[in-house]
Amino acid sequence: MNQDEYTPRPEHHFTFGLWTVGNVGRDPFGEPVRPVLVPVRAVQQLAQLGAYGVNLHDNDLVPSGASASERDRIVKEFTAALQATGMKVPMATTNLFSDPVFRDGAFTSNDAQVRAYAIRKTMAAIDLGVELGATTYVMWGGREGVETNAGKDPRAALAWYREAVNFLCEYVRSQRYDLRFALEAKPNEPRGDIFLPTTGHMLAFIATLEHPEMVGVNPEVAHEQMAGLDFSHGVAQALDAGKLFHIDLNGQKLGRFDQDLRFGSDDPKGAFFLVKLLEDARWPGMRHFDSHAYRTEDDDGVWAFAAGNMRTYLILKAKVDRFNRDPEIQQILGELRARSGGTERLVFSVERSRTLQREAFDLPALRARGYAYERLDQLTMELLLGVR
Ligand SMILES: [Mn+2]
Repeated sequence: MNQDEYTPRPEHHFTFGLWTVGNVGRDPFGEPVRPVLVPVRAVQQLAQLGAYGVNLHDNDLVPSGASASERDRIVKEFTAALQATGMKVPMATTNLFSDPVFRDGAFTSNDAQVRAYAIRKTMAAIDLGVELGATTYVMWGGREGVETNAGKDPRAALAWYREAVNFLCEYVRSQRYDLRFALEAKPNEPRGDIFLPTTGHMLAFIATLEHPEMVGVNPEVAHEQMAGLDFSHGVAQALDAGKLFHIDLNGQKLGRFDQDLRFGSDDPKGAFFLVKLLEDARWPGMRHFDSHAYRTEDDDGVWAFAAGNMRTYLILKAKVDRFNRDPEIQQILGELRARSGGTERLVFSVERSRTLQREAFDLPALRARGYAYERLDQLTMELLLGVR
């Protein structure tokens, strides 16, 4: 691919999970279609494509059941590849879903032994992540849910969930690690229903923790869209709360299984408004992709997929610049701003409540006046479709 303004560079802070480019194309109906990708090769290829770093689950790097010496050898080789390429590991996470032991959940399993084992496994994974330089720790509770409510009291499950996060916060504090947690919501799959199904649920849960300042969210495009929600609204709420610690970028068709499509490939307009939100807010976090190549793809297809995620982000970012400089679009937005009262705030005082009670509203005029969103949206569409 030729070098142009959409060519990714490390300073763009694009990261990929090892599990994303390493996805072998297994699905519930079919066997893997691609060979296992060695983590060192993922690092080398992504560095060549202009990524900033890779993120990992403990078992993406160290197979479960590896001996201590095997672990050390694997970590040493991986660290050497990071050093040779300048790639970073900003985020780490734990696989608390593949092992059959987690069939009823990890932190919320009905079995106390499983819950304790899940916390122990996470402590070890935190140690590994910190050793590799991670400062963000994602918790995606894929098995934390139910198929039937008959066997589990959801209030007990939430209490166990809280107990686990509190325990792990204290562990991080006791080790004096520079690490924050980011909770990732998903409404369903692989469980019939997963607890804390949206970013909004997660934000409310965080407020009940012992160290809420250590815990934020990791919203994922596909997960919120599976719940039928506007992704950028959830991200905006996280930004507003100072809780956007990480983000998972991908694509998803509404009403489907979890597709993890290449970023922007399904809903470019939704992706545009997400990029606009992040860029206008000057959000400093990693632009992380939690997506994978179509099952149809071979090795070449995987790297075309990886490059495509980053390229689409940069194209949308350039479109945001155009949107913010477009005279006609800005004129409409300027009129809306003037109408919205600028920085004027309605702050209660007895005096203000009295003047509000006496204020004359021209309701017929307010009822009659439109907002010009049709013109504004069409201009946005023309910009996105490349004729503007
Ligand atoms: Mn994810």
